[in-house]
Amino acid sequence: MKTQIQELAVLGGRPIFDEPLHVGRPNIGDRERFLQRVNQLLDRRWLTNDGPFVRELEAQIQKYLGVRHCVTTCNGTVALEIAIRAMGLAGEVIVPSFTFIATAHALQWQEITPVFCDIDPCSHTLDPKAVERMITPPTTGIMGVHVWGQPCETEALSDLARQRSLQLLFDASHAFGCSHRGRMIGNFGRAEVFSFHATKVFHTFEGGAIVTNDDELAAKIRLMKNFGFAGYDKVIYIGTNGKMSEVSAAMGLTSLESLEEFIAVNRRNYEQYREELHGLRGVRLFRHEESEKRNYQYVVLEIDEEEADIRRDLLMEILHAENVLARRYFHPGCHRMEPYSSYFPHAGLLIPETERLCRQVLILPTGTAVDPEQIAVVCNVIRTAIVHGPEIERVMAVRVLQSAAAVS
Ligand code: T4K
Repeated sequence: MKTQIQELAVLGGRPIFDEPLHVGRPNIGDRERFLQRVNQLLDRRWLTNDGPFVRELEAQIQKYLGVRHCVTTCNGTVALEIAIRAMGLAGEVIVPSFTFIATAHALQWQEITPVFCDIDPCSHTLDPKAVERMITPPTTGIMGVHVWGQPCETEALSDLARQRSLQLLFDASHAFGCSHRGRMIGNFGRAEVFSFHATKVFHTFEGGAIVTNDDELAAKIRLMKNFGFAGYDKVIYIGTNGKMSEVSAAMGLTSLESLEEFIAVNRRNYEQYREELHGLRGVRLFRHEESEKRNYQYVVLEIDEEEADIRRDLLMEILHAENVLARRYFHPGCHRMEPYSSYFPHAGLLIPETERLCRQVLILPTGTAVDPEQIAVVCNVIRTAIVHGPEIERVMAVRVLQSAAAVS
């Protein structure tokens, strides 16, 4: 444990971890079960194209979510692109900027303009009142993001979509295993999209899925993810190759068997962070709603620089020096990344809560690859850094001046 600032690696001490502690280390599940499945798929020489493991995984996900259709895909981004196209979105679609860049790119890739809308400062999800203000004649849809597994205000967004004849799609990449008012995420909007990337609580190495209760839409999505083929030699839509492979589905089936264990570990980690970081001025841990199902996959620290004794970026530098690779998801916000920052250079003025949050968040390591002893050490470094923030800042500034003087 480090209590003195000179022990911190950022000031020349030895890093507390020899190996990097990552955000997003994959959960593995039962290795033997997975390898058995790999042998099975090799034996039957059926490696992709709607194979038996893909069908089994889709059926299991449908059952788990209580949804009529699950169409798996090769990743979450392609799933978003297909859902957007199948729903006939065009013109402008209202999205948060506080999301992974894939949400915006999936629209722009098809020459649909993402209109960045502000979020609610507590839930970090789309603010329905702000959405209403962003609707213009070219708007065809709203795409909410259940960021950190926190459901959007689905009722208000559905009402708005209905009243204004807009399509409603959710990017549920973070929300597998979460519920809203007792219903599993997957049942809201016209369709919802999951990412099953390796860094997600439930993964298929790379992968994703579109889930919907709309039979017609599901049929269209199935064709679109397979080049538009409706028979051996018959193509009826423009389509793409969005198929999930059998080895990914084998991983998915194995991950699904351990999902409740992964979530339990995440919850234990989250509760430990909450206890150990309690009472630090200007620092808030994003609260997961414990009366609903949550996957606790993201441990989200918010550092209010006006109140806390440390800047978020200095805390990140201190953690990185200790080999704790905390991440600033989703800094600096999609609107500040290309091509959007060139298209809409003043977008930030319309989304002040997003701008603020992008300066405040820091995501901490969790998952089955992180143990309670490591979390205790991470919390100790955070506490020492925050308690001594102004002093660390001074020492670092003096060192910068000294090295500048030495150079000149
Ligand atoms: N919408 C939302 C809201 C999303 O969050 C995402 C993806 C998508 C859409 C798109 O879905 P996909 O097309 O990706 O299925 C990561 C993930 O790559 C990305 O899937 C995820 N969101 C995003 C939030 O996080 P990066 O660029 O931060 O990933 P990366 O490669 O730096 O991984 C994070 C850390 O995890 C690394 O420091 C090391 C560790 N790691 C990673 C991998 C892949 C491992 O230890 N082992 C591994 O195999 O985006």
